[in-house]
Amino acid sequence: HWTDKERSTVRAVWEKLDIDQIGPEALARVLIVYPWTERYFGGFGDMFTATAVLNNSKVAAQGKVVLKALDRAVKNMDNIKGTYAALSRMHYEKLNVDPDNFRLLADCITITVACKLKGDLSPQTQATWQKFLSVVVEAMGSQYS
Ligand code: ZNH
Repeated sequence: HWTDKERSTVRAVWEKLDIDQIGPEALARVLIVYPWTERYFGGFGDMFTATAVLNNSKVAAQGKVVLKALDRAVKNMDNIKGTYAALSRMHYEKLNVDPDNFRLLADCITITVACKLKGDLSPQTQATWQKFLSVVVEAMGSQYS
């Protein structure tokens, strides 16, 4: 269900991103703006202030893990649901993450990406990027019954 234009747009955005920068920033943003999301990361230590979240090395490492998982979606655009089936089940059964949080993270990723790419992210390109992330969000929620 992707046009050639959409595929090349998603790939072009992805190639411009530094995973090691976007991942930590986007995850920190979720934790700061939606502080209840901190409850899932009990072992991550000090997240009492925004500064603490931004300087937390475990948050940074986890942000990279999440963005690396996005790479698999970029490379499997025709089967994002299948690509994330096991990961979705894990978030449901083991991590007990409320799936509404996937949308919040996706939006924070988009904001972080927009701050980096600035003029390179046209409204049209952003729309395609957000469509891609919507499919990711849906896939991450697909194994919740
Ligand atoms: Zn998550 C983990 C991905 C979202 C929470 N994650 C994880 C991992 C991955 C991911 C890959 C690793 C796994 C293993 O180890 O095997 N995520 C992801 C994605 C997304 C997400 C792709 C979307 C897009 N998560 C999320 C959210 C949340 C979460 C939103 C909340 C809020 N995760 C989580 C947790 C964990 C994870 C808690 C675990 C961590 C540790 O280390 O402990």
